[in-house]
Amino acid sequence: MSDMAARSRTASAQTGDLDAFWMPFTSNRQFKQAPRMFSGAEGTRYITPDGRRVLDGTSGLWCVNAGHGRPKIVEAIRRQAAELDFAPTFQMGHPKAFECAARLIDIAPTGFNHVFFTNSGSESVDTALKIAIAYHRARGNGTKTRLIGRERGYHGVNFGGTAVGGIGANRYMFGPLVAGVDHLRHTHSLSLNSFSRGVPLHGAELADDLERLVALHHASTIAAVIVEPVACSTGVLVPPKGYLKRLAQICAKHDILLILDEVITAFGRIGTPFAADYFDLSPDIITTAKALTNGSVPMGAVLVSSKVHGAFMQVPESVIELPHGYTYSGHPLACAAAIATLDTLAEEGLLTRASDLAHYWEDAMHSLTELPHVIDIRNIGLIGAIELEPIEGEPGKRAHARFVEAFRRGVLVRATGDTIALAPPLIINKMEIDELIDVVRSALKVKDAR
Ligand code: PXG
Repeated sequence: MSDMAARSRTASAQTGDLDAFWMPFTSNRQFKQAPRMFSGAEGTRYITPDGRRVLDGTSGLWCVNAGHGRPKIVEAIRRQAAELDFAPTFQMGHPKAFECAARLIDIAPTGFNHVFFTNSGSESVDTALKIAIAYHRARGNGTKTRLIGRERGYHGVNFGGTAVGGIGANRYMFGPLVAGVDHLRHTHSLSLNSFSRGVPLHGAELADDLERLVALHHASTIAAVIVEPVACSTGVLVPPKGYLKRLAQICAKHDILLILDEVITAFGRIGTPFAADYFDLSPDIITTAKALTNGSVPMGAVLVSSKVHGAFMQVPESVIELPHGYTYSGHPLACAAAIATLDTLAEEGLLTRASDLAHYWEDAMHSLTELPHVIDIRNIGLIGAIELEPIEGEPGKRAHARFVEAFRRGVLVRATGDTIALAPPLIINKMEIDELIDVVRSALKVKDAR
């Protein structure tokens, strides 16, 4: 680096130049004109550089389920960094990775006995999709390679996850993505289900859309269906009553694996350890990440049923059964953080606390029904969404303005399209729920700028 470049870099760091960081999923130029920053966090609150305390209505990005700065997790990471910073998991091991996998299996739905570690939800999804295709091949069904996602689904941003994802704006810039992918219809219906409390009543028959795709492509070409139990990123679409069960039945009928993408719903978000428990499902693969380490260290985990895992164990013992994995699969810091997170969730009853609060939360959310431009309210467990009527010709602008206003008033919400999504830490109490909803109410009353 030249002297001048070095000098200018030091100077820009000192003056707080924001230019170098190309921020993810952000309108960078707009943000950098009026940045919003956090510099600390504790419990249910963030702290801004100027000392304001902001109630976290979104658990960071749906990941800090146990609340911020939990001492046991902090200490576990600190200790692990000093004791064993890194160890390979390719043809080598370290005890915490095995302990962490076993701890996950302890709380996983019945039939799940194996864990493949990744570093994010996107990696969990692409890992699951590869396992699904390889599973059929291992059983001699090499033509079963197609992957079925769902319109409005979000499965991260790697190529596989983008391809099975169903949010147009996330797809169209990236070319043909992955071949052999199709999508089920989404389940959102304002005309049939608006202002439903919990699961909406209408739409179970939308699961039959899988039969349409089977008729089109033939079951012998389809490896797996991947869906989020609750489609959160697209604005919180709660599945219609009976829909997921019906989808699972159709998958089983055609020997199509069902991958439940629980990157958001796992670890207590809707009141049970996994959404598979809530909806009484037996999927073949479950993807997780986010709250697995309480958001503290990047980590994902793919839970694999004995049925799927067993199919890979037929090759000679010297053969690598699955040629897949990441340098940081089962990273010691992530494993230490995950074990401490699982301890904290268990000790404080957080894997089921959302079910205790769900009714209070539901009433609080639906108290916003009459506010200006509100066209739907949705909720399940400790998740809520307020859909706003878009400003004509300017989609997303209204919800973004409410998000900025709520932040100004001391609450973090998430705007996605014209929906405001909420998912507070599972440690939130009723007084804080009232505070959160009151601030959202006042932000929703603000008039749109011309
Ligand atoms: N699957 C699902 C269901 C997700 O929600 C991913 C996969 C990808 O995870 P990673 O760790 O690669 O980001 C996600 C991520 C939002 C929001 O505001 C949602 C996610 C990420 C960032 C923002 O809705 N979900």
